[in-house]
Amino acid sequence: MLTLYGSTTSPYVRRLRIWLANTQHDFVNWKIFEKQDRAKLMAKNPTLKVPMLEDSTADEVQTIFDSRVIYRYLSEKLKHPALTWQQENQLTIIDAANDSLVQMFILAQSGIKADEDLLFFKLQKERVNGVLVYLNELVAEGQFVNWNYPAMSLFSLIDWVEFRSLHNLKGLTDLLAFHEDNAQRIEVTATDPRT
Ligand SMILES: N[C@@H](CCC(=O)N[C@@H](CS)C(=O)NCC(=O)O)C(=O)O
Repeated sequence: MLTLYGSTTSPYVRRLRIWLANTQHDFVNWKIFEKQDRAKLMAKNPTLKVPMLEDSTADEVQTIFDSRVIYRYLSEKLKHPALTWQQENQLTIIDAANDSLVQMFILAQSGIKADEDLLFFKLQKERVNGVLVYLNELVAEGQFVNWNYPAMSLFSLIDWVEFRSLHNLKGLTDLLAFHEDNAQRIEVTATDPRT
């Protein structure tokens, strides 16, 4: 029995929910910044981050933290081919922007205004800008034509950026076209954080 724990808004969780659309699993939706769910998360997961996975059999529960490790664990279990090194790099690039945006989102929620004169914000902004331009080029080269896990991860990032209004994507025409091309997939609409 597979149980994925997460939130409906997390782009890291959503990529796995999209990927698992045709795999039997339970999804537990936690509001990880609210007291009760946070206590449940704390009891299971010291990283205090989602997603996490539990794979329960009659005599044991295997717990896995981190979307990348969850993907690797499930790929092995479900006998999917391993990611290529190119795909691993695609995920690393996507995650670099995603991590910076998560940190800046939490700072914004904490009432801290992004000030580009401060090193922290300068570094994140450079990374996010550079990554999005780079990903736009990879899409233009055709690297995200197949609807595979890296493409699902890219979609989840771009859709989250739009949902939270985190970055102006104007001019990144290939990324925007990629988003539009995939927005009506059933597993995408079924995991839309807005609904
Ligand atoms: N490397 C982790 C990142 C997960 C992550 O940053 N999740 C966010 C939600 S989008 C989170 O749980 N943040 C809570 C926090 O930073 O306190 C993964 O790939 O699973």
